[in-house]
Amino acid sequence: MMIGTNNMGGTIAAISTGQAPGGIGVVRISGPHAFEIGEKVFCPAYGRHLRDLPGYTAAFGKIQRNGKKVDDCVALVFRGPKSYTGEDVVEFSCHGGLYLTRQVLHAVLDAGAKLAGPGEFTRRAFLNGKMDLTQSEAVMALIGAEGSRAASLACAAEGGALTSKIESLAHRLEDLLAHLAAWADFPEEDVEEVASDKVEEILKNCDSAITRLLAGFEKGKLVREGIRTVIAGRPNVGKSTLMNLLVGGERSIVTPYAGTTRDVVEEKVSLAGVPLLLADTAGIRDSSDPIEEIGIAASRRRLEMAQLVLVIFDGSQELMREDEELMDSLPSVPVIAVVNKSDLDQRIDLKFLKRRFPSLVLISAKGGEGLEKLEEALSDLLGTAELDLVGGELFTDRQHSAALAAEKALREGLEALSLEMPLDAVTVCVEDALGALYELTGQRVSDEIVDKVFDQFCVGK
Ligand SMILES: Nc1nc2c(ncn2[C@@H]2O[C@H](COP(=O)(O)OP(=O)(O)OP(=O)(O)O)[C@@H](O)[C@H]2O)c(=O)[nH]1
Ligand SMILES: [Mg+2]
Repeated sequence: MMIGTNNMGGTIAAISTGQAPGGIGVVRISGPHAFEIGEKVFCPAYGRHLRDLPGYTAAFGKIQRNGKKVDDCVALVFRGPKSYTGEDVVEFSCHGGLYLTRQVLHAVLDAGAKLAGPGEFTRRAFLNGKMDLTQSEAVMALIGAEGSRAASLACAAEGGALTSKIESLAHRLEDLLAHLAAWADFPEEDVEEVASDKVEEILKNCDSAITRLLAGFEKGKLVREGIRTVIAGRPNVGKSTLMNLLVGGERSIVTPYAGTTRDVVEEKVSLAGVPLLLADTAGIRDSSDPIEEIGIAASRRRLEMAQLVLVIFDGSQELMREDEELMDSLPSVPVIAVVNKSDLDQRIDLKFLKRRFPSLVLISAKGGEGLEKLEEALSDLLGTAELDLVGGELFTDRQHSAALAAEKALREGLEALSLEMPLDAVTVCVEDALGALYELTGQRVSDEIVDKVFDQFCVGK
């Protein structure tokens, strides 16, 4: 469906770069009157009018508003349908000042463009068939990615990997439906009878593919949203040294004195491509110092909120009562035991710790040795190493609930088969599953869902 309307309002504009001073600021115009509007404000340095430029070419000039120069500008021209939105597009790249880009935008709006709503460029790309709904969502995920794994997942989805996975499932169900329909309509003719074990096999295959996708969603959530991670341990084991190693700078104070860290020190880091919201905490022990006690209480509260704990031990010393008390009070979330100070002579009972913690690494936080082992342990423990970074995974709640609906329908189909219900009942379930998959890719989706998706976008994208 093309959006092109005959008034200028069908042409939208917005600042497409971030709302902060930068080297370049881009104002984008899209719609049937993009060139006309662009020419009202763009004055070419060498007389090349935008309307005469072939797609994918640039012209240098200046932007004018009310007869006055606003800024120098490089205008880029894209001719529909070979553009991001599928429509005629002009992009003005100016100096990236906040005031300047707003002036350029106002000039374009004065010339007849309408201010774009959130995600309106991408919405047009979707409506013009340039991308499906999962690819549109991937654009936002790509912009919001905070670590390499989240970026890889979004990149794969933007390239259509998730769509292909869903489409291949949908094709299997479409074939099955066609066969079921032919057999139901012409049972007496030469249509091969649908063997229920064959139907069962197809439904089971599709069901397990969807179950794998749903599991990938949960793991992907960790890499997209980050994990609240607490570094805990008794005093002086090297928690703050590890924090600084992971941050790559002096974030926490490190001293040889036990009880150095008093407050919770937070920092976002990326480890094994996974964003962690790290909290370095006060060493946990019985203390009579009222200030340290407050810090220790804060450590305990943090531990209760953690999604992942790095519990640190000092490998150069035997396990102490405080270590054991801490082990007994750990929350039931994934835990990695980090035995620190591997550069010193080791006295710790490693065998005991290994029995207690299936995930255990030896490091020297001071020297940086063992960091890769910690990364491996993190990927293994969270299962993020198994994410299909190339083949595509589900990555929004909307996609997840559509996949869940498809899984439910397939399971109902399998149940109908096992109860030896008529194949009509199975057909209804397969149709439901297929409908859920079409909704996932946006092939058949309500306006409400489309609105919801694009409302989450930023203006200018
Ligand atoms: N040899 C060696 N010393 C280390 C290592 N990691 C930390 N240390 C030393 O251990 C001492 C304590 O380090 P911190 O990082 O302050 O320990 P902490 O666990 O944060 O201590 P609190 O804040 O008091 O709970 C410092 O003197 C560090 O230099 C290591 O890998 N090897
Ligand atoms: Mg500390």
